[in-house]
Amino acid sequence: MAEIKTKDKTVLRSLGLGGFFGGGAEGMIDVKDGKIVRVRPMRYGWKYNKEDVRQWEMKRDGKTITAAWKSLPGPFSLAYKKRVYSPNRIKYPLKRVDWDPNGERNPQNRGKSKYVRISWDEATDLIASEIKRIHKTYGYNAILMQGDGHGECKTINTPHGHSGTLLDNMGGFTLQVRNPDSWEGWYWGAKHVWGQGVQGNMWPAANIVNDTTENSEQVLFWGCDPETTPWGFTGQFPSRLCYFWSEVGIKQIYICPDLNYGAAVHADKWIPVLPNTDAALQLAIAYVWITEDIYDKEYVDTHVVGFEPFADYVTGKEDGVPKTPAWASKKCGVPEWTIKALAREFAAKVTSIAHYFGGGFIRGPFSHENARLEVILLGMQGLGKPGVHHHQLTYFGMPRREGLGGTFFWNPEIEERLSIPVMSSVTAWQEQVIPKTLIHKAIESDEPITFHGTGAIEALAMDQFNKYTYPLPKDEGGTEIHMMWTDTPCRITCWNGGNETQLSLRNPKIECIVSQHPWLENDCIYSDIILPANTYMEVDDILTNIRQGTQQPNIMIADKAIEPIGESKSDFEIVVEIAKKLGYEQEVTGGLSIQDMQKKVWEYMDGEKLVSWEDLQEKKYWIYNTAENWKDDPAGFEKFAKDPEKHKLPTPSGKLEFYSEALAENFPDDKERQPVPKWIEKSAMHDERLSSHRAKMFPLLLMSNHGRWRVHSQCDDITWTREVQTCKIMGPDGYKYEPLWLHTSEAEKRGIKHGDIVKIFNERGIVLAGAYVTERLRQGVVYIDHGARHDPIKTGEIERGGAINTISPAGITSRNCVGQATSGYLVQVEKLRGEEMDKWRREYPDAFEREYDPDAGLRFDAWVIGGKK
Ligand SMILES: Nc1nc2c(c(=O)[nH]1)N[C@H]1C(S)=C(S)[C@@H](COP(=O)(O)OP(=O)(O)OC[C@H]3O[C@@H](n4cnc5c(=O)[nH]c(N)nc54)[C@H](O)[C@@H]3O)O[C@H]1N2
Ligand SMILES: Nc1nc2c(c(=O)[nH]1)N[C@H]1C(S)=C(S)[C@@H](COP(=O)(O)OP(=O)(O)OC[C@H]3O[C@@H](n4cnc5c(=O)[nH]c(N)nc54)[C@H](O)[C@@H]3O)O[C@H]1N2
Ligand SMILES: [Mo]
Repeated sequence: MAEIKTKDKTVLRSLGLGGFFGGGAEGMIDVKDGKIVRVRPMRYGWKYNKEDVRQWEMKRDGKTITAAWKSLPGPFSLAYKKRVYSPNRIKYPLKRVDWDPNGERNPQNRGKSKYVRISWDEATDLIASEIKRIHKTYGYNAILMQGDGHGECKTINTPHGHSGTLLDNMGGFTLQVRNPDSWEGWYWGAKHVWGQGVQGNMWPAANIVNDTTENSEQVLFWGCDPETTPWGFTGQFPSRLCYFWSEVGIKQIYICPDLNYGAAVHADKWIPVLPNTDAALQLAIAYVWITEDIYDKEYVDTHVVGFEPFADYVTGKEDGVPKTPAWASKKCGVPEWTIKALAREFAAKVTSIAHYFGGGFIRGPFSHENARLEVILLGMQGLGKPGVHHHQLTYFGMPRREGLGGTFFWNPEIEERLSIPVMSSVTAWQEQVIPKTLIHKAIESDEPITFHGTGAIEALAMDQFNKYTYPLPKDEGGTEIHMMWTDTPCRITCWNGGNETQLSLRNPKIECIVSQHPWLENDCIYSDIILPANTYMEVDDILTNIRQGTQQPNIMIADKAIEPIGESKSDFEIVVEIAKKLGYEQEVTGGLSIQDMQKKVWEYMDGEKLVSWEDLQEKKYWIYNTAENWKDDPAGFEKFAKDPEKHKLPTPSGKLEFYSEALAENFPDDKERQPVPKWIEKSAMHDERLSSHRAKMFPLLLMSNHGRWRVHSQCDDITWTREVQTCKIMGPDGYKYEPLWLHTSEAEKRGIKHGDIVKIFNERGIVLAGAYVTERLRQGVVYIDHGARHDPIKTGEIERGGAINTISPAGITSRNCVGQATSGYLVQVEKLRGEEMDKWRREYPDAFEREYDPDAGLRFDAWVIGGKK
């Protein structure tokens, strides 16, 4: 019988969607007849024996957990072939039909007009001549380079750097600085209590996973869903860890507005709190501890500065308001007796707190207060003593690997050596900068804007005290931006003030917008020129799968799986094509081939000490050994806990600062972030509490988590996951809506039934969704994930695709903190009346006539003249 051939070849990939580094979610891609037929988890034993790779073990009560010998990717990773072949792929270069660089540019039609097909030659000519014209007319800084964000794991063909390299070589550009979006609160808050940290997180964090496994009696999952968000970066190892913790008797308490997926399977107790009211709950815990004398006084005496002013605020000595459980209960919705029980349990048991990054707890208005209060609570219970840690669940704190930096996902000692342009948008600093959260304001404002701190990942805490201005003064090369070039066009769906963002993209000051992207979606439809980028399946690359939390960190050669779809090119090749037209090819490529660059990355990883280049080429991957002496690394703040005089923290005083002298000095008038963390009811920037007069019109607090079935805006088009009800809800009109969770009683009050089309709204606009009626969420709250793709009915006002950030606050974390505040704000929800939809159909016929496919959602055809062929 003839052998049935199921594949022609198998190639390796890293399937997480965090961008840059991967790990944990590796996959094997089977290809047959030039098509991807299967994406499966990676067997690490493909070319190695398990005994040949040194493994770690963590033990408790005679039970053991160790890393799996198979990767554990999330479902969207395993369904990625649907994304590669999505009907929304951009097949060829496009130009907006009514954008004429030599005549009318019609910026007012961005987001409305369709596109025509052009050739690569025409597209690159157009872009090259626009760059030259802008440089000549306004100067280098008139081009905004937007290259940052998550995405596919690629190293050489990655976006986020190459356009910056080109423009940098031509003189410079205005840099869009990413804010530490995953960690706002930690960065703008916690940093001031415990010092540096990479992004304000606990640092050092070595070995805390093992130490909690051995020593903690309970873990508070405070704004954490280990069954969802680890999928996006590192796969499902945290799920295994949580099951193990249950098995060995570590109690798990979930504090979150929804009974999230982790809570549903791991929680010993669920404490449903109202979104972004955690500060009240935390203050009441401190109140119970102080009044009942159940905190670690000796530790506080020796490790803390500023306990007194903090205690004065908690007990009400400062402002006459004791932060009692009764006081807190009204704000956070947790009953008084639960708050007291939680406080007493926390004090009585050896307790760690776990987040992945922190959810709405660190991504709402004033999130620095929650983060600072958490560090203070841990400080009052002996932070750094056995079993008392702050976790970013396995993201930091896993056993050290030999030849790897140990506590972070790259090797800081040899970072300097990587000279290919990977990540250069993060590292190529420019004179004129705009934080990503302020782009819309920067465009719309006719006056210069100022801000404190850029939020840059690598910036020191002290950057927060620097004042910046956009545009810079003229004599320093300052100019407003007139052209935007993006390789991550999803600010509307993922960032603050989505509706304002849409309108700002129509500002006539912006003469040209270029996007390079694999799929025609989100901000792409506001561009003048769109270039088709390809996916990681279509390129040769090298991957460094070394994120913490990765089960078997490795280096991997990723051979091309399939030929590029349509006329697409990699993000790197795109920039090279444009560079050629400008005479800068050599500067961008450094004269290196892709193979040369692969080797350079391996050298950067100190590869020669690990595996020979030939061996890596042959086997295609290499797995790091666990360091033999990994258990010798002190766990987290252990050294500081043992001897705070000898092992100082990088705060000005060297201790945990419950009162920050630095904040007092630099921002004496800041009422939103005072030297001692407080409960902030409202401010000029944010008025989003249930106590607000606005709550009479908008009585619900909206929480937006990270999508279970996608990573931000990525993967919203996967036909398989879109069949799941928690992913999309089929409306009676045949459109698949983003689900909005609301409590049975809230639905009843509004005459809403499961599956109805609802409108979520506030003064900032309207978003349509499908009602998901459930009791897995407390009353007074509605929940919808961010990142559903933008499908405007009316630009800047009415959204059908479910992109909830269109109505999120446009402001920043607080006055002096340029983070995003995109969860925990006021809305109302109503059933959408048929007459209203009919009226929109009449008023905005284009929006309803666009090509649409419920299985995959938005389509490329919808925006291209003649695209349906
Ligand atoms: N409401 C609300 N909003 C939030 C959050 C929240 O909790 N609630 N969380 C915030 C957080 S933590 C983050 S990190 C941000 C994420 O925000 P982003 O990082 O901006 O979001 P992503 O959707 O991951 O991706 C960026 C874009 O890059 C594209 N892309 C992916 N791979 C490639 C590629 O290889 N080439 C090109 N050219 N493009 C590619 C994607 O399709 C997408 O359009 O969202 C934030 N927004
Ligand atoms: N599947 C998937 N994985 C991802 C991502 C993704 O988009 N999808 N994104 C990746 C990125 S960039 C990041 S930063 C991380 C984010 O990881 P996280 O920050 O952990 O993710 P979130 O879903 O925002 O929040 C986690 C949980 O916090 C709870 N929560 C929300 N608001 C509040 C609140 O106000 N108070 C309290 N106490 N709890 C609250 C909710 O129960 C929610 O499930 O995930 C990464 N992994
Ligand atoms: Mo993030």
